[in-house]
Order: sequence, then structure tokens, then C-alpha cells
Amino acid sequence: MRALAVAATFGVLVALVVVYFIFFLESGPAAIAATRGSDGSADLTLQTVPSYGHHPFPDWVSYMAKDPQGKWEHTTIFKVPAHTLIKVTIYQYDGDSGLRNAFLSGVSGTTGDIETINGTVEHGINANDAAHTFTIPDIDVNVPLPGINPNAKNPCGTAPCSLAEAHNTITFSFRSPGPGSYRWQCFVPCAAGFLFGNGGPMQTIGYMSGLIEVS
Ligand SMILES: [Cu+2]
Repeated sequence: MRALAVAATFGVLVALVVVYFIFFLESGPAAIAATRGSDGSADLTLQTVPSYGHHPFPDWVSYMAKDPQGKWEHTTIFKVPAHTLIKVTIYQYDGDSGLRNAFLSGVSGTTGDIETINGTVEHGINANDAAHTFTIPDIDVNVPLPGINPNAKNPCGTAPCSLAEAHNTITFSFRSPGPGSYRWQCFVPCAAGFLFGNGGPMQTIGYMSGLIEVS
């Protein structure tokens, strides 16, 4: 009887571990592909939202990405071609949280080391004005995204946000590296309600971090 009980308990534990790994492996968001431009470049269109507004974490900040059909998807995994100019547009709808390290308020790794913010060329922003960053550490790309005016009358509530709601439009380009999987993330501690702003969406793929799959 004792051997049987031990074997049954062991079997249940093994089954739970298997289920855990299956959920872990399948819980990542689906990847979307960059749209190929006629000039050989590839386009990525993203938005940063103050609250996702849907299950399972409606009040978390998040990135969203536009798929080639023009539909907003809740993913942070992007497929881009290797050694290609990637043109990025980010519609930023969130208020500022500020950067702890002002170094990250400067633009690096983009074409000309610049970003354009609502049409104006900038080499960086005031560290206190940052809502999020788009950063790919392995290839030194860092782009700070300024928060919206705190007095804006039409802030976005639920993702995906629309262009009629208060936002900043940020554009920049960078050259993709060789094939591989590159981590990217936001470096603003923007996770409201978490210890030092760094839990929840800041440590969950699909919200404030993701992968750039280069092939
Ligand atoms: Cu962020």
C-alpha cells in the first residue's frame, strides 16, 4: 500500500510539472512580422498604452503592435529581416513615470542617433518626461518616449488606443543585425502598483519587454 501511495503521489507531481511547462511554453504571445516597404526597408508600428483594458491584467501598461493587415495585436515579439533598415513608428499614449538613470534619456543606435517626436528631430528627452523606452541592449538601440501632457482632455482608456486620443508620435529607424533572437525592453519603471515600478508588466513578456526575431 505504501509503495502504491508513493508511486501515485510521484505520478501526480510529474504530471503537474509537465502541465506547468506546457503552460509556460504556450503562454507567450504570437509573433507578428514587420511590413516590407517598397524601398527594401521594413516597417514596425507600435503603440504604448496606459492600461491594456482586457483579461488577464486590464490595468497593466503595455506595448501593442500592428499586424500587416493593420489590426492591433497584443504582442511584443516582432519578426524582422536581417541587415535591413527597420522603420519604427510608436504612438505613445501614456503619462510620464520618469527614468531613474538619465543616461537612458538619450537616443542611441538609431539612424543619425535621432528620434523624431511629433515631427521634431531630437537626440534625447528630459529624463523626467519619459513614459517608456524602446531599448535593444545587444545592439545599443535606445529610444526614450515622452509622456503625454498630464492635462490632456482625451487620454486613452482601453487598448488599442486610437489616433483621436492624446498621444505623442515617435519615429526612428535602425539597421537590423544578423539572424538571431534579440531581447528588447522598456527601461522606465512604469509598472504602477508594483515594488519600485518594476514588477508585473515590466517582467512579463507581451507587456513591457519582448523579442526581436531576426531572420
Ligand atoms: Cu514602460
